[in-house]
Amino acid sequence: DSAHREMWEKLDMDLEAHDALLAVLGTFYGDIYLSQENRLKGAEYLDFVLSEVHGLRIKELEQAKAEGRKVIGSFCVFVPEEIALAADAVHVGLCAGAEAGTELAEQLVPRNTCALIKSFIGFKMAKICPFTESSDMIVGETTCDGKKKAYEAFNEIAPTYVMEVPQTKTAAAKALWKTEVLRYLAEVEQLTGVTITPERLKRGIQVANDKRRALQRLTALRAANPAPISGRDALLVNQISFYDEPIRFTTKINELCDELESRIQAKEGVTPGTTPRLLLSGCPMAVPNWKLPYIVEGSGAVIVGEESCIGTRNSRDLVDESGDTLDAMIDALVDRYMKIDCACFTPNTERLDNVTSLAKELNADGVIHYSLLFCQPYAHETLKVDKALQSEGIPMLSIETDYSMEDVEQLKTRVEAFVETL
Ligand code: BJ8
Repeated sequence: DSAHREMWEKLDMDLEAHDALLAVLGTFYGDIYLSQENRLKGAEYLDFVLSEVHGLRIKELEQAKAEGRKVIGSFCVFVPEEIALAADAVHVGLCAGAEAGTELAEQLVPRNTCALIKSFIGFKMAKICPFTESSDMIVGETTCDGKKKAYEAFNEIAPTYVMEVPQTKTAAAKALWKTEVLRYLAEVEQLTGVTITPERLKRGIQVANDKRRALQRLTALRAANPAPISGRDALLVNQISFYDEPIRFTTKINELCDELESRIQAKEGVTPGTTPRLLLSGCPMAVPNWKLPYIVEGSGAVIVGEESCIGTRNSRDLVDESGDTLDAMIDALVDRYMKIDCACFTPNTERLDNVTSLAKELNADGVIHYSLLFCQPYAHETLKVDKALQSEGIPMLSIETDYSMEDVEQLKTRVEAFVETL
């Protein structure tokens, strides 16, 4: 509507390019989401949030800003949301899952950069992401080489604060991470003008943990057969968790889980109980990257979990809530974040254990490993994950792709062939 357009204009967005993006997104959403059968009633919330992701949610951010609150954008689950929440700031995920602005992005980063990086840079350069434009602070991190060098380039067009994420899990690495968390806390205090007291941080930890607990509940319910929710909808829940107001999100997802519980009791599902069940594992699928889930669920299988940062890697571990002093809480944060089994770490054997145990817990018949083209860390781990799964007798298919639609037919053929063997 016109109020939204005014808001986008004020954010200095390119309205024409943005209209084109919304049109594509709308068609996509209709084909991939609204066409599903046996959908949950709680999915209305997902449809609503997604349809208003650039509208009402941005309006809420504008309102928060009018009240003097700040908006912090980030690209990685290493940036602690608890600290933003403790300072009354809004924390939003900015990593992007659409092929838009790619040509512009290639003026700043090499062509052989993964689609996720090109997408967030392209979104900024093409002025089509209202979250990026609303951010008072953008936080990057030294994870993969692609990202850390991209932030150097990105900093030229949008000032970017970078957290140094260590590459190993040694005691020295943990000590480095603690200094980085403290440095970030001071930066957020300066940005917001809020002093982070123990009470404030405690509350921030609780809100973030509650969100994770709701997501954990959803994960656990997906072990049921027949699958009570489609992988597409569950992925959307995880994607929305990076954008929506956290307390509302938690309430809505718990309601959705109540509905799932009654479905499970009634032995109802989105597909028959004989449907092959697959776990996705690998790179994050940022909104609106629904390409592979759509292909998989169009091939007669159902996705029962996502071992990725837009999935269990983001919700699996909670922050210990027992500490009362600021230092104890910071230590608890550091401990929790150091458990993240991102492929950027070396070695990263926890991930192999986590993938196999998740596949078993969710009663998956197989795993699809997904890496984005040009993503070194996940491409390397494809081989290790395959070996670990093989030793447990769990079949795996490796898919390497990007955001383009050119390989859809080819991927369909491969996924269908894999599903037939299960
Ligand atoms: S904690 S997975 S969100 S870094 S796909 S940009 S790795 S070349 S996204 Fe990630 Fe944090 Fe790790 Fe999670 Fe690089 Fe690979 Fe691209 Fe990637």
